[in-house]
Amino acid sequence: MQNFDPNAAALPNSGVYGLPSQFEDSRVILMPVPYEATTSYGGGTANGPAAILAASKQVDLYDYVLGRPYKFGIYLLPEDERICQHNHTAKALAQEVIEQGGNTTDNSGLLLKLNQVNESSALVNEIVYNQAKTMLAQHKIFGVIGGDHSVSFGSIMAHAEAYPCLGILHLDAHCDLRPAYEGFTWSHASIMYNAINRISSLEKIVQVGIRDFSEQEFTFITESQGRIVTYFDEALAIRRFNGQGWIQLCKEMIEHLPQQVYLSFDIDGLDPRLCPHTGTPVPGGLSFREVVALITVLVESGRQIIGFDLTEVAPHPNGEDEWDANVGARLLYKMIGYTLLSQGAKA
Ligand SMILES: [Mn+2]
Repeated sequence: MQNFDPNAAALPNSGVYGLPSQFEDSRVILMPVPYEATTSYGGGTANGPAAILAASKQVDLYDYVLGRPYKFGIYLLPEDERICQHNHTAKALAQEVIEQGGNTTDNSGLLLKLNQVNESSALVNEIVYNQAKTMLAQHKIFGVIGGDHSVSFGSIMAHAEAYPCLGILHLDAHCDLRPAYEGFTWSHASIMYNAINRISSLEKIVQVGIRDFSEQEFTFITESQGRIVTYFDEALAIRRFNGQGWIQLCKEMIEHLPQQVYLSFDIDGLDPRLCPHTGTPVPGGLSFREVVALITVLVESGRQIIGFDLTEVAPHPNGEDEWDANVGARLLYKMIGYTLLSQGAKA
């Protein structure tokens, strides 16, 4: 970092955000997980990490509030060839299952394919889990870049093991509380269902921006005995239209969370104008500033962000514009900066 000029344009062979950081001198390690086997609607999130890497080089490193987060070193791991392979094979198999709406009754061939997809997803979870565990053991801050939202599981699991009373701040248009959506155990639409059911130490999930969900998911929240607290987009909008301030609402949301928080961010929690090519866009949603304010309130409360993921960023299919990745890269930089700040690291 010694001869690095943060005010200059990124050099061609520079790393994420145009930085010269290497693994050893980086506090923040990002893992790309280009996996989207169970994507049921629009695809393309497997190209998310590469697009975010490209867009990150346009992000100015000095931040009005956060100062110089880059000084702590940010390193993006290379894509794991095994994950790319799983994505390739499982995506093709999953397509047929999705076409049949996940109905494998009286169709043993289809059931076999479904099982293979589930197996691939489980193996990807294991790869992410092992990577996260190794990074946490080395006292790195670990973040995942999806891929679809299913890729977060291994990371959440590793963080929950390291921090026994963990809460998740989950920003999303969807609850992701479907049990095995379309038959896929590890569906992007089941990530929070799997987290809450399989990680018993997980204390709380606070969901914000939710505006697309099934009645079954709604009931699941109601019956979660307060383990899942959901701030529906519509309810938040009505409260704001009635004059309540956003910061006041943020403070109320954050109050539900324990001291240590994992931030799980599905980009479609934002207004779809900020992520037009994401797999399942839904009108409404959060503005960039609202999200940053929410994370600010979280950190100002003295809570610690101990890990994060950013998923479902999908670039334009023909590469005609880089808007989705541009927003994603800037959001990611904020997430990195606030995570560092919450751990007392500011430069
Ligand atoms: Mn999601």
